[in-house]
Amino acid sequence: MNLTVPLTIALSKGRIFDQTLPLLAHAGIEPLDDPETSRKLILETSNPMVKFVIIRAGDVPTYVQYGAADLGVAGKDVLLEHGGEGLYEPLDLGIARCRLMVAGRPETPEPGTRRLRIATKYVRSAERYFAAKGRQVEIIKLYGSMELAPLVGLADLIVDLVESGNTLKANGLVPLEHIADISSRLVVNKASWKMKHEALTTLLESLREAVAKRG
Ligand code: PRT
Ligand code: MG
Repeated sequence: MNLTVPLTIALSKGRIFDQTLPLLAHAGIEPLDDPETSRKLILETSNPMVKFVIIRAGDVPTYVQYGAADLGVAGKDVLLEHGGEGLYEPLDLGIARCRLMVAGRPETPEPGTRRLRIATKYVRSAERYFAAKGRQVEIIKLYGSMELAPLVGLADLIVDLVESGNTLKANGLVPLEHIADISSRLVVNKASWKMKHEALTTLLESLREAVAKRG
């Protein structure tokens, strides 16, 4: 891809990086360093006009919203929490797939007169889900290891991502209700979309092609 403007792409280490790489390679963009072994947070690529910034998965929408990156890749779970302000979401990359679910113990004890307590990192999505069902709940914000909460009496239920179901199973929990199918999306800064329109549409088309080819 012959670009006339610089592009900064925000990516998180791990599954998103690993699964986005083949798609970007289709557009001729390959990192010159491996983020798992390098301590660099800015990676040059095989295209001198393109660099990657390596950040936490939950920070990707923020970097792109404020234009610190022109575009990035973020899970729909993260975008639902962020709200999507200042972002376009032009392409579902179909990677890092999982489901946002309500889970709990096989026999979730009746809370009696008290409201059900839900432990989750996904406060907005959980609030929206239970509100739409007309169910009064108390949301407890956690930053990880949600599976522990029902085991120690912190919460009745959790809202978390489920892929194979092995993490739930290992902790004696079962998936109970499906909230949403999750995959990772390309997100683009709204101002960049105007200012760098040609470069971004060219890249977008190439990524679209790579996604379609992979099937
Ligand atoms: O790790 P860090 O705190 O920096 O952030 P993160 O955990 O959000 O990042 P990362 O890289 O783990 O996840 C990035 C994105 O991948 C998420 O935002 C999701 O969109 C997507 N994704 C896909 C997943 C999973 N599958 C997944 N299985 N993210 C997390 N998990 C976790 C899940 O939270 C649970 O603890 O894996 C466990 C369940 O997996 P199973 O296979 O045991 O069901
Ligand atoms: Mg993680």
